[in-house]
Amino acid sequence: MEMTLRWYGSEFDTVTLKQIRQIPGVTGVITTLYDTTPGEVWSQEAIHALKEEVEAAGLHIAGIESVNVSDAIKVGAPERDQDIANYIKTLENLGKEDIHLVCYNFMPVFDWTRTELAREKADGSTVLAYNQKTIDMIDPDDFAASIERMSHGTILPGWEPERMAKVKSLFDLYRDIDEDKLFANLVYFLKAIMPVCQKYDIKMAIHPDDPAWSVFGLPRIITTEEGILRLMNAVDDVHNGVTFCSGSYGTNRNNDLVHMIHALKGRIHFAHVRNLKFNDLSAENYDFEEAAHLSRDGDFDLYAIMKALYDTGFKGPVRPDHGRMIWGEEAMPGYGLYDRALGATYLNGLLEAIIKSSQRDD
Ligand SMILES: [Mn+2]
Repeated sequence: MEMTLRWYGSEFDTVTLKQIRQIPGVTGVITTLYDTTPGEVWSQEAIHALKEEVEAAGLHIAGIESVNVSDAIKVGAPERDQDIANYIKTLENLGKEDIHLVCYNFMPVFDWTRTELAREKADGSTVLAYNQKTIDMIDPDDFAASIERMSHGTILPGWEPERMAKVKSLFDLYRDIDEDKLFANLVYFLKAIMPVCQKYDIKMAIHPDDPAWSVFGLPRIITTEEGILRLMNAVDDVHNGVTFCSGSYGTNRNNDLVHMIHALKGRIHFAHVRNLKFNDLSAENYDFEEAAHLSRDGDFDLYAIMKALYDTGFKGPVRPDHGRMIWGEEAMPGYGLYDRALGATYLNGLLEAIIKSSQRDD
């Protein structure tokens, strides 16, 4: 298991590679070409330049998060084949640059959804939070505008202003797409890209829907153990794999995270490990907020999650996920330096203890 940190690139991130390099035990970054749009080909030159920049800082690219999938591919529009051809070209260029892990998601219209980007906790830190009652009262158009106001001038992944400006037409695009159609379109996409993934040994790792249920009536398919196993079986190739995100699957309290990790043995290629705190589990007022990574700060057993990853032989990159905003830092919500560095250090501590107390020598 390799400890990594997500990095959005020097133009977009408040955190520098130099800072990441100084977090004990962090050897790689998970990055992206943040200024590309879904459907566009990533040039080998641009990928190479990014790689050189990361390596000059004493780190390496452990994987890409994300190469985004276009709406045409998700809804199965006629132009999807062109977008898939472009996606294949991007994968080929990544493969030629010796990059072998690509995280992506298949969520319609919205990526991860929260109702607050800076809820204050008792210790004065702020966190991302979700309240179902708020979601139920919001018109998606107003929601996009309120998210934009709350993001402190930074651009949230998946919530880019140009994308949100056309949110109404996006909803129209998905009007006839139910869960079965979305699933079929995902399988079509994966089958088309498997040959290039096999050729360059690129592991595709789908990120779960966050939260792990339908929002605004849009279909969501990567939300449960049953759903993700259905996808693994539909395209039964190791290159069709999983980003195991504890904070996303864990939003749904019916998901047994440790059980899921064991059920997905061999297919998890990337892990996001973080904690959540649930305040109200009633259907009409479901409420959770993000927490420090430490088990006792939230409702997940982070030791059990890390141990399950280790016990199932997971060898890929792991990263702390959304952090709290602490010590006066101003950054993209969830993606400051300080709390994610604490998270990485804590996860590394758990891992050292797990390895040393196990019978194995790795
Ligand atoms: Mn995640």
